Amino acid sequence: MSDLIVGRSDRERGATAAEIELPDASLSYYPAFLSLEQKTELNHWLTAHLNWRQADIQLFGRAVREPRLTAWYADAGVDYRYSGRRLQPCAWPEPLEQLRQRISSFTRHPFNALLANCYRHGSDYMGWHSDDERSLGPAPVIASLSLGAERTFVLRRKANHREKYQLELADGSLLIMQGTTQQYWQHALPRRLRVTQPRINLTFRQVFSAA
Ligand SMILES: O=C(O)CCC(=O)C(=O)O
Ligand SMILES: [Mn+2]
Repeated sequence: MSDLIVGRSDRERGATAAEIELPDASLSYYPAFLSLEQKTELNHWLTAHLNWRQADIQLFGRAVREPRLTAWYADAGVDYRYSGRRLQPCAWPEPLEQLRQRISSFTRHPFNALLANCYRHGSDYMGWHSDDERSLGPAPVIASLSLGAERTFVLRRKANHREKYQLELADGSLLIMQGTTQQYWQHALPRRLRVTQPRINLTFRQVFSAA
C-alpha cells in the first residue's frame, strides 16, 4: 500500500468542493478527493484486509442479518453503540491511520473512530437514520469516503419527509456532514438492484463518551 499522506496538502492540491445548499444542514462534497491510483489501491487493500463481518441487528424484536458488512476501528477506550449493539474497537492498521491523519488535517477536525461499510452489491443498503447518538456530541462532524461502485445517497428532513435531496457518491469522493445536519436531517443509502459491483464507505467520527 503506497503512502496515502501526499506531499502537498489536499487544500494546496485544490480538492474542490461542491457545497450543497440544504436548509439547516452543512454538507461539503469533494468528488475527486483521492487520485485514481490511490482509490484503486485503497479499494483493494480495504477489501482484503478489513475485519469485515455481517452483524445481527434487532429489528422489531427479532435478530436479522445486517444488509451489508461492517468493520469498526477506534482509539483505545472509545465505547460506541450503534444500531443497538456495542462495537468492540480494533486497532488502526497503518493505511487507515494515514487516512485518518489526512482527513483530519483536511477537515481540521480530530477523529477517533471509523465505521467501515461494505455494500457487496445493489441489494445491500443502509436505512434511514441520523448519526445523532449522544456520544457524538451536539454537532457531529462525519467525514465519509466512498470507494468502488457509485451509489445514491439520500437525505430527508426529519420534520417533512417529502423534503429530500440526493447525490451520487463517486468512487474516491469525500462527503463531510457537520453543523446541524444530523439534528434536522436523516440519510440513507437505498438498494439499487442494477448495481452489481461492491462499494466501500469509510465514515470517520469523533466519539466523546459512552452512549
Ligand atoms: O454508505 C454511506 O454512504 C452511508 C453510511 C452511513 O450513513 C453510516 O455509516 O452511518
Ligand atoms: Mn450515517
